[in-house]
Amino acid sequence: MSDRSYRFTHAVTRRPSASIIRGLRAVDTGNPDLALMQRHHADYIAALKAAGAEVIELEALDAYPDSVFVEDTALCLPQGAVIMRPGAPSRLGEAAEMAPVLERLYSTVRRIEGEDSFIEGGDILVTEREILVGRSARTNAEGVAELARLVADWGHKVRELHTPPGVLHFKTDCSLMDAETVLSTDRLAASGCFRDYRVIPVAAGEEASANAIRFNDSLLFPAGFPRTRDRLVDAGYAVTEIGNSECAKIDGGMSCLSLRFTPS
Ligand code: CIR
Repeated sequence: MSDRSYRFTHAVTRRPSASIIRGLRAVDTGNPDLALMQRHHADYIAALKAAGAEVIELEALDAYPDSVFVEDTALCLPQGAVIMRPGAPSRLGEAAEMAPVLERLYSTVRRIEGEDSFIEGGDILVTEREILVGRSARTNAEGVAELARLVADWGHKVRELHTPPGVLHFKTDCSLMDAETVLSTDRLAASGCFRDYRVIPVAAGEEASANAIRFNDSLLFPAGFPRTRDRLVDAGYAVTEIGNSECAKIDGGMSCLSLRFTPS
């Protein structure tokens, strides 16, 4: 079994800014506490380093309240990076901030450029054999089609899917565990999109734990979801729990907080 979909050397993160209290959210359950979020963020970076990552820590960007969620700005593949066009108007400028960072690390950086194309990294799940992209309120058919064109000569096949209604991103509801295995909510798996994979279902009532990340031999997983954690531990994964209470208030999770890749 190949491991190139979760074996990486580098990660990029961005410090949360004080403007995080204006972060986008579907339901208002109160503002994130910046000091606590900073502690969780430091734990997250420490866990990535412990997993073997060289972490590039970018400075906070006050002008972009959601900019801590760097995953949405780019797709990092073994052959090169693709700069996204976020569908949230307040986040569009974050992609341009990420481009020079990736240009320093990769020899090839491409861009989603179509005026009608919108796509965010949170809607993209890269597995060993394909790239799954969920259309959502942030990602449209034009964005998916443009991505498919941009990565075709790198040998990647894009499969277009639908993020469940009311769910922010495709990966809000699923994560890659290894070459053959995904962690998924029942509501997403019920669509049949993981028919060719082994699925570990998140426990009922713990849907918010579906967003985790596999980085080398570690699995970074949000704290507070014991039944799903136990399923993952029983399945043999090395789980590290990280507090996510503050990011969760603005619909963010483990994957959103980093780009993970091996530069080429
Ligand atoms: C947003 O609504 O864009 C942010 N508040 C949360 C983004 C989470 N990103 C992700 O799932 N990749």
